[in-house]
Amino acid sequence: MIIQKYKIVFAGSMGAGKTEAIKSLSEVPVLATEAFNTDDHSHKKLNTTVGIDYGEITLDDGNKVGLYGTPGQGRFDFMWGVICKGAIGTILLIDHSLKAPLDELDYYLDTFRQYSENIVIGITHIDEAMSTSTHQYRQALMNRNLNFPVFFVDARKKSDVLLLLETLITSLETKYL
Ligand SMILES: Nc1nc2c(ncn2[C@@H]2O[C@H](COP(=O)(O)OP(=O)(O)OP(=O)(O)O)[C@@H](O)[C@H]2O)c(=O)[nH]1
Ligand SMILES: [Mg+2]
Repeated sequence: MIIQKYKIVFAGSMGAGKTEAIKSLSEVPVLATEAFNTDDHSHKKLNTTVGIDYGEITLDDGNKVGLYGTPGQGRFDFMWGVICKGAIGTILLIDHSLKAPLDELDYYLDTFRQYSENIVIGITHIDEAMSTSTHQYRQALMNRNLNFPVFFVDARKKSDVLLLLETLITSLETKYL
């Protein structure tokens, strides 16, 4: 059992890159609970998370962060609250290449704001949907009077995911310290 200062949850739409983001960051082998994806209507990907993903990273200041990944599929929504228990915040990943990414953002925001208001949003798969506007996300948040940080990232890139993590921790520090 490790002594960790922070617990952070990766949430968001199926295939957005939650498991991949944890793999990009973790300094220990990631415990990924993936199974063959039978829901190819929602997403064509081969595997999908059916339990909890877990990884760890030590920050420059020596603080250890436990990285917890949720399953994206709505049929596992009963697990989300359990995974979020005790977390300091949530990194919400939304797949830009989906048909209705704004609806996905709304759905996951509404759900995960119940567990923590400390949220940073990462829009992924930009490279796969270059023709679709990226302005829509900030506009949608502004329309709802929400002020969560939004970044356009690739979950396969460690530096991108680290930016999300550091923003989450920094925003927590500015709120509470
Ligand atoms: N092209 C592209 N691929 C990405 C990006 N981010 C993640 N991926 C890929 O998308 C695929 C799905 O990523 P996962 O990490 O399995 O997605 P997930 O959010 O864990 O999905 P569930 O567990 O099913 O909810 C993987 O092959 C990733 O490498 C991105 O920004 N661009
Ligand atoms: Mg996953």
